[in-house]
Amino acid sequence: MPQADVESSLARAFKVWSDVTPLTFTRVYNGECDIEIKFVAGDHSDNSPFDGPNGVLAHAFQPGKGIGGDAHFDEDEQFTKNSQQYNLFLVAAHEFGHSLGLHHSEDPGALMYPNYPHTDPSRFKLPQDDIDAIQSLYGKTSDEVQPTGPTTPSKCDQNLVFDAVTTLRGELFFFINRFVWRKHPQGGEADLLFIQSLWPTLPNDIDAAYENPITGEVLVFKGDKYWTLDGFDVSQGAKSLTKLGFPRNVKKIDAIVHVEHLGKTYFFVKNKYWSYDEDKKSVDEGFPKFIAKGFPGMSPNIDAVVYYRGLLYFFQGTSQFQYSIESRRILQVLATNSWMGC
Ligand SMILES: [Ca+2]
Ligand SMILES: [Ca+2]
Ligand SMILES: [Ca+2]
Ligand SMILES: [Zn+2]
Ligand SMILES: [Zn+2]
Repeated sequence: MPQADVESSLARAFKVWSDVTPLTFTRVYNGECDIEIKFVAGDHSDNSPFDGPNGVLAHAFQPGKGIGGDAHFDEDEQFTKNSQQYNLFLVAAHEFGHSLGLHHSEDPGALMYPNYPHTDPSRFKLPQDDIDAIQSLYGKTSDEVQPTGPTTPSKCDQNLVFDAVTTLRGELFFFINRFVWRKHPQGGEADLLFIQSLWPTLPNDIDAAYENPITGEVLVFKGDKYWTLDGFDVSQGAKSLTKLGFPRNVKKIDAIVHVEHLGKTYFFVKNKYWSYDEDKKSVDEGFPKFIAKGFPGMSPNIDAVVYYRGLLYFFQGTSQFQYSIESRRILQVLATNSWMGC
């Protein structure tokens, strides 16, 4: 990285912490400092040798005299100033948290979670968990209104509202802001991951997603664009909705589902839905129709819908409706997080 980019990345990493506390940081060019920053490779005489490319990216020491507070970065890494791994700003912001006395967090959305944060560095906001942690050590800012940050959703929260739900090769994926829960329907824990740790080029806050079992692809929608996933690869970047045959005035899809035994994909937009034929690759004649006509009992503005073992599961607000396509009625009302094993 050019020196100017290194310096701006490190300065921004300090600002993450000074923005939410009374702390200030001043750069010194010689003499004693509290936080000495080094880029070093392999063994560098502190009993914590680096390991070459990947693995350990950096380490920092808890506050104290001498080496205390210092931050070392592995010179063998390819650090970047963009969203390629490993973004120096994100790594440095985490390490400076240690320099200031923070330990690792168990919140998978926190900057101080042990793993590299797969999050868009250009839109990074310090999560609330980290704000609370650093303020418990150094106090609040002098601002009248304290800064706040994003919180991490909890799977046992009965009020979870999903952005989109889809199957993918036998597993269920529940999307919510920058996260996705990955769950095997027959058991196991629901894993909370950053969307971008699975698909680095997908956006956050998606609108809808569905799996086409014939092609094995998952299509992910946001606004008037969609992306194609082949398992854990993004096989096709953003394409326009009009490519699928939707009129230009359709700017956002609420929810989508593919019904395997009919070969149809239903696109829900506000109070209407379209039927899309996967064989003919076109929108069926006579659509859109009212949701109330095609799916009696269901009301407009569906958040997400998924097909599982012959039934539809509509997510709307904090409710989930198990729906029979054959008998055209709601079979059961469930909590949105009924799949999470809480
Ligand atoms: Ca020091
Ligand atoms: Ca390394
Ligand atoms: Ca949605
Ligand atoms: Zn070191
Ligand atoms: Zn750490």
